[in-house]
This record gives sequence, structure tokens and C-alpha cells, in this order.
Amino acid sequence: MKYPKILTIQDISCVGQCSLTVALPILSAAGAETCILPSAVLSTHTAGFSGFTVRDLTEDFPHIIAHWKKENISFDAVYTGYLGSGAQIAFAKSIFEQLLKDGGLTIVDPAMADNGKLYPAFDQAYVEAMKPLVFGADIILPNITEACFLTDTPYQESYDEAYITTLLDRLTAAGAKTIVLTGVSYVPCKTGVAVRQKGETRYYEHRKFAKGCHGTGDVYASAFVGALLNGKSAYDAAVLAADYTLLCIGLTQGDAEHWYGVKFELALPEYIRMLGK
Ligand code: PXL
Repeated sequence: MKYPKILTIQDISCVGQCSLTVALPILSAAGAETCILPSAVLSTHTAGFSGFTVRDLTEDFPHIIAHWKKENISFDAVYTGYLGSGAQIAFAKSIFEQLLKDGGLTIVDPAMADNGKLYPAFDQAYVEAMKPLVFGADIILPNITEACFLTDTPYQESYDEAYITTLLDRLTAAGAKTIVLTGVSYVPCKTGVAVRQKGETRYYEHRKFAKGCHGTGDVYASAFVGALLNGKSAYDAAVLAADYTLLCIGLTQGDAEHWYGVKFELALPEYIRMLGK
């Protein structure tokens, strides 16, 4: 796609290097016209800060959507990340149906859980609301915890290939098309991503830093979407995004004060080079 127009729907965490403050620069660096629909404005993200403020913007959604329809605005791709409520998930679904160009792509990062637990703002009702959005999308990027919630599978800290195959099979049976399952780690010092497309599964394994960073999921998903819009296959985009995210984590290691996000900006020139631009 030459100059794709993408809409990304997620929150603005003013401080914390996640969601829109990550997606907007990365997708712009990938050469996409990046339109945004902010789901909420938070003073910080919710994972580790306390006393954050939240202004939910759901009320604005129908007016924004109606205006875009009146202006005949449509998108080559729509990518959703962290959303605030079941109502916003339903609006995202209606945007997929009403504002996507013919042949346009829908990409959903369920962004609701990690390490076996839902994020503080979410509950089982949110998981249930997320299922139709996920299973109606062209490409999904769940981590293992999210895949478990989406398929009602008990979460396991350690697992083997058979467990991952079961998760991918269950996601597929529920309607998932292309699946990019992140954080698949069979040995302590390695992790990777399993990509299932048209019945075929490929696994990309790479080094795992001893200390993970917050916000890597959003950096990864945004870099993946940017690569995809540049014509990469799902697997090649998954590999490129993993390599870029690793660079970002490497640049953040050792800075205890920067616990809340990754210094992805420093590696943007390398991301653009990886895309062959
Ligand atoms: O996708 C991560 C994320 C995005 N936005 C907010 C969050 C989180 C993770 O905790 O709290 C507000």
C-alpha cells in the first residue's frame, strides 16, 4: 500500500509510553497517515501508577463516527488497542463495519491482560464483550494470558508446544483468522511469537531479557501493523516487530527510573531502516 490511511482506536495515557503515544509515532514512522480515535484520556497508564485520572470519551464516539460518515471518510485499516469499556468495543465493531474501505484490514490487539491476570480496569464482562471484536477481525495479537481469557482456557506459567497448539486451535475454532500469539517462551532465556495463518503455524524465537518492560505489547503491535501496511506478510511483520521491540527493550535496560515504558523513540530510525525506507 503506497500511503495507507489507518485509524487506530485506543486511549491516550498522557505519561507512560503506551497506547496512542506509541502507536501514533510508530505508524507515522512507517509512512502511514495515522488517524486516531482516543477512547479515554488518562494522566498515566494503569499498571504501576496510583491515583491516575481517567476521562472516558465514549460519549463522543457516536458524534465523531457520524461526522466521519458525513464527510465520507474511510480507512484502509483499523487497528484497536486498549479500550475502556464494552460500549467502546461495540463502537469499534461498528467502525469496522461502516468506515473500512473495501478490502480494508482490521487488526485487534485485545490489550486487556498479562501475566495470568486482567488489567485493573477489566472484568469477565469485558472479556465477553471483546470476543466478537477479536473473532471478527482479520488479524489478532493476543498474548498468552489474553488467548486464555478469550478461549476460557486455564492459564499456565509454563507450558509446552502442545499447549500453544491447543490455544491456537481454540482461537481458530472461535473464528480467529490470522493469529499473532506473543510472549511464547519454552525456555527461560528465550521467548518468541507464534503466527498461525491459513492453518500453518510458524514460530520465531529470540532472546528474552531477564527483566521485561511495561508497554512492550503496544510497541510490538504498532510496529507489526506498520510493517504489515508496508506489504510484509504477517510472519515477516511479526519478526520485524520482534526485532524492533528487542532493540527498544535493550535501550531501556538498566534505567530503573524508566520502569513505566520503553524508550522506543531512540530506535525509530532503525525501524524505518528495517522497513527498507
Ligand atoms: O496496552 C497497555 C495499556 C494501555 N493503556 C492503558 C493501560 C495499559 C496497560 O496497563 O493501563 C491505560
